[in-house]
Amino acid sequence: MKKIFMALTAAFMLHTASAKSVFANEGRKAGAIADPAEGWSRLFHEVLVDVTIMGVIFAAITIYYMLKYKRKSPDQVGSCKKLSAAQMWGWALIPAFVFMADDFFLAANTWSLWNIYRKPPAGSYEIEVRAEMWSWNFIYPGGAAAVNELRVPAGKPIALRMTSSDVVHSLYLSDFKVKEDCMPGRVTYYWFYPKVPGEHVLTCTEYCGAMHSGMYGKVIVMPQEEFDNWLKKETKA
Ligand SMILES: [Cu+2]
Repeated sequence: MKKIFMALTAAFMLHTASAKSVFANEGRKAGAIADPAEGWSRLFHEVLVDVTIMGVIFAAITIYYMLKYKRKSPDQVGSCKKLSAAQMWGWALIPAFVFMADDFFLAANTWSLWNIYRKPPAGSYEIEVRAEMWSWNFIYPGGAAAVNELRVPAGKPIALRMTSSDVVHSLYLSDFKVKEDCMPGRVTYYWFYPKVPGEHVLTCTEYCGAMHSGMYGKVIVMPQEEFDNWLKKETKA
C-alpha cells in the first residue's frame, strides 16, 4: 500500500511540476496575442486533472483501509497502534502541503489569466454594446448598428464596451469564455479573440424581466474582407 501511495503521490507531484502549460503565456511567441478562451480551457483542464488525481489517491487509501481493518467476527474489538509524533505530523502536514501547493499553483495561474482578460491587446477592434429589455444593440465605429447579431472580423481581437439602457443584463459568449454585466450608468468591458469564421451563441445571463429567455442572438465571425464590405454597406445606409 505504501508503495502505491508513494507512486500516486509521485505521479501527482510530477504532473504538477510538468504542468507549466497552464501558464497563460505558455507556448506563445513574443508579441503574439494570448487568447483568453484558450487560457480558460487549459486552466479548467488542469483543475479537472488535479482533483481527479487527488480524488483517486484518497479513494484508494480509504478503500484499502476499509478492507484491511474490516471486522472479522461480530464481537471483534478494534485496537490501534500508537503513532509517533513524526508519523502524526507527517500524516497531517504532507497531504495539507500537497493540497496547498496545488491551490497556490492554480490560484497563480488564475491570476495571470485574469490579467489577460482585463487587458484588451493594442489594436483591438472596439464595438459598443447597448443592452435593453430585451435585445442587444451593437454600434460600430462609423455608426453602423446591428441588433442581436454581433458581426466581427476573424483573426482580430474584439473589445466590447458595454452599458445598459434600463436594468442589469449580462452578455455571455459561451464559446469565447467571456461574460460581463451590462449596467445602466456604467461602462464595463471585455475582449475576445475570434480566429476562424463561424457562428456562435450570445445570450443574456442576468435575469432581466419577462422576456429574458428570449434575449439571445449570434456572434457571426466573418472573413475580414466580407466584414469590411458589410460594414461599408451598413455605414452608408
Ligand atoms: Cu437581459
